[in-house]
Amino acid sequence: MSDSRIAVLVPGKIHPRVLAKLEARFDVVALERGESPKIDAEAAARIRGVAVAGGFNAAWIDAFPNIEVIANFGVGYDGIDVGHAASKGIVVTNTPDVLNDEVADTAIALLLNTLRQYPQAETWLREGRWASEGPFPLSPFSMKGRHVGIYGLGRIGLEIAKRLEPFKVKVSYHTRSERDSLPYDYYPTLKSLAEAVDTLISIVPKTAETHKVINAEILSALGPQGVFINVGRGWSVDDDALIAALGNGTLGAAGLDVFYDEPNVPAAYLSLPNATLLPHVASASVPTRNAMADLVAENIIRWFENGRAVTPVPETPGK
Ligand code: A2R
Repeated sequence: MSDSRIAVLVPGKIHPRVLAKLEARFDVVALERGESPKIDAEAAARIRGVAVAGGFNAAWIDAFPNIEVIANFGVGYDGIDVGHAASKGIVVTNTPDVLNDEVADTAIALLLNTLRQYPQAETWLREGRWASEGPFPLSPFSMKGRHVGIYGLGRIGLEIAKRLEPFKVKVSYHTRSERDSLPYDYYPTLKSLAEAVDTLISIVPKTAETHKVINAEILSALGPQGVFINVGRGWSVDDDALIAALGNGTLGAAGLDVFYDEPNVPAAYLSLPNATLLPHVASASVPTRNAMADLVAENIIRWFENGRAVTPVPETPGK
């Protein structure tokens, strides 16, 4: 460790490409995650940047008095106490746009898997049941003629909408503010969207306003032919309501890539045949994770080169 180099903290694990890029320019200080950081005051005072995948709460922010920038690995930065960072003039960055295509592709794949039961059909083949029992049963649902509502038409939501067009389905959406010049119908509330559509895709961030908003009322509005897809955050779903709706036929099926308390998945989902489940893989390809890693490192490098982060989040000063 040389004192002339800027020290950058990496708490817990991060993509190796972030580490390699940072180690070429900075003293990288690795620390184990925990309630509070195990580091002496002098070493903590040297830290000026943070690269993190996961969380960085107020206690961690306060333990490092000279942090200027916190670069989050991921577009959702709900694990970082961004309000606290902003109050201290610390810039927080995330990784928008580079993962839009991958997440939107996953949303479409998860929707098709949920409607047409392709994973179950492959299992049928692999278990030899095609030969012994005959064709896989017809899927109860199809993409044909669906009306898809997108809850959150931001960077990723818009890519999902564009991908739905060639499927010849109707697309509508709900956000707090209507977007200009789009060929999709806008609904001013989530409830009115759920009443109009038979398929709902959630791609909103984790905020105080989006907590458990996919509740019994919304699921029942989608109805027995209805399908719910979540590629946003598990935080937005009332799991008890969704498990009940899937179990009693109030809702037709659901496809989930995200969960409330990852990696813990409620056991009830596992025994529901109309739930299609993925372990939060929406952006998890080598090319997309490489692009995210590059953007994390680039944010820190640019900050210390010229005082301008590449992708600061709107709540904190980007300079
Ligand atoms: O509400 P608006 O007009 O700010 O639109 C945003 C919408 N949104 C909401 N819609 C309804 N009620 C809310 N309380 C609410 N809060 C946010 O979600 C916007 O259309 C969308 C978010 O878009 P972006 O900020 O561009 O995020 P991006 O990159 O599409 O990623 C979405 C989320 C991440 O935060 C991660 O949690 C996840 O996807 O990977």
